[in-house]
Amino acid sequence: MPAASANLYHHLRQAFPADLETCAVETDAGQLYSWRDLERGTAMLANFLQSLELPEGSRIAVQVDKSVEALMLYLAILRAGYVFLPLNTAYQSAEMEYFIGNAEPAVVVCSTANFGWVSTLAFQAGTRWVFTLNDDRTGSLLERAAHASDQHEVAVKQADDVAVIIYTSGNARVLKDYWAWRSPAEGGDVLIHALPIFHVHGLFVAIHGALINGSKMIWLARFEPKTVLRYLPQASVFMGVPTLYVRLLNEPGLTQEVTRHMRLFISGSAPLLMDTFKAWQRRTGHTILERYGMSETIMLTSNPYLGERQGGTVGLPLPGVSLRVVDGQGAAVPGGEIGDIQVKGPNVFAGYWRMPEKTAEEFTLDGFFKTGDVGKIDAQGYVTIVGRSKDLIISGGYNVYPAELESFINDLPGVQESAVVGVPHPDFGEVGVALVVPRQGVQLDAKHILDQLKATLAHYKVPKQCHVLADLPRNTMGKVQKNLLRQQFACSSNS
Ligand code: MLC
Ligand code: AMP
Repeated sequence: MPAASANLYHHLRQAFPADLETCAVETDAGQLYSWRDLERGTAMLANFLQSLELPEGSRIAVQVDKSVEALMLYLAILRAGYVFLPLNTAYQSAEMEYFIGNAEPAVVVCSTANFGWVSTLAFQAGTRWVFTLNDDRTGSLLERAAHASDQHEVAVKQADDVAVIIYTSGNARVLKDYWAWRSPAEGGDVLIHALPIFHVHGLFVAIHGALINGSKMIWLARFEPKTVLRYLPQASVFMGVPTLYVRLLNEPGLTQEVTRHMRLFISGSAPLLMDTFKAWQRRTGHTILERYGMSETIMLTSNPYLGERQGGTVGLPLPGVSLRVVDGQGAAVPGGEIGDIQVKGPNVFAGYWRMPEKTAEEFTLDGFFKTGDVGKIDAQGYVTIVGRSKDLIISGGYNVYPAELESFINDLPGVQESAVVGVPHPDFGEVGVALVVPRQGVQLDAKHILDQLKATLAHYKVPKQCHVLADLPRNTMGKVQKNLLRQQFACSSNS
């Protein structure tokens, strides 16, 4: 590993345009932020955070609604050399308690609405500071930072220091070339940023992609198809999970004319159905470029910018990424055959936070990371993902772990056992269905089970349906046959 200064902010800052007064971010509420605003705002926040004299390597956990100030907070944490821990705004107290307890952040930033319960959890876990930050630019964090200097020396970090919990540095420069981002001198690109910023897609692929190219972002507080349509004529790049494309296709206003100015539509985080790919081509004349990545690895493969973008595939391994498909014994399978996808490259993360055993398990002896995805490589090198060996549902681009839900359901009174499976869904791509077996003589109410899940867990995780069954199908080894349940409940959930 190189030992030179590798502060991520430093790299992003180098790409800012020479004229700092030009617009860096325009919000859907009509606010304009210049590159100088970003530079000054992040300096003030970084100075304030450093004035807290946090120990080296301190984590700063952030659960706030999307705003430009939240973006600045992320950049300020990089600037100051601390570790950013972004948290989904849908998380409720049990989930937050786990993350705060596990990461032991020195600082927690939350919304004013959640301050009561979040601060209680945080102080109990030993966190020293809890600040608020709201999407209307209020809260204690900005009030305190307003007194800090707007001049700041970027903290010097080693290349392999942890920058963000969920990953280390990233492959933004590779993507800048691969997707042919246009430099400001070539007319520039403008990105519509419509994704949440607590996941790698919105945070790294989108934000880093724009910043490292000195490109303006149109910053949407939340995805709303009509707002995207309104901004398409002013933009050139859009990134979304497949659900965003499905919802845009439902808008009659999506036409060739409205997308005429666009250069590139990119999809990822979940499988893009061939129907969506083709419908998009027919309606707009644009071919969506699908890519494949993970939090642990950032981007792995991409369809080419200039070459053929093959629907149903995730394209070719990116420069610097080695990708192989192996059988159950770890031996490479012949081209075209299905197996487990393993990857290696400088973009792959260092390991799971404080989980050395899990980290060791997920890497092979020759240093490949086991993605948990199942796929194949064709003769031209295009990768197709056909499924997942990990028990994971990807719903609208969010990960839902059946094991977490099953363990919660199994603890409910009167429950003998349960299984949660993913089934196809026209909007979210895939959604969960819960199958629950009652203890003998107990009457279970399916709706009540879902209500109890909703009261505790982030709502996107809650299965869209629940059925009470007499028993679960098992194979001769006694293992629940989830594939049978998936088939049986596939049709009924498409409502
Ligand atoms: C919201 N809901 C979901 C859901 N999103 N249910 C299942 N799956 C989802 N993804 C539920 C809410 O809990 C709520 O339920 C109801 O839908 C309405 O909520 P909402 O907030 O109004 O939803 P909406 O704004 O429509 O959100 C849908 C969405 C959002 C598609 C815009 O889910 C989204 O932004 N997804 C993108 C996720 C993402 O960025 N993934 C990248 C991961 S990184 P109730 O019960 O309260 O009514 C990664 C690596 C890589 O995977 O390769 O990129
Ligand atoms: P996450 O853990 O949230 O980073 O999600 C990573 C997972 O998303 C990968 O392991 C894949 O299963 C899935 N994924 C990402 N991009 C694609 C894609 N283009 N097609 C299919 N699955 C994808």
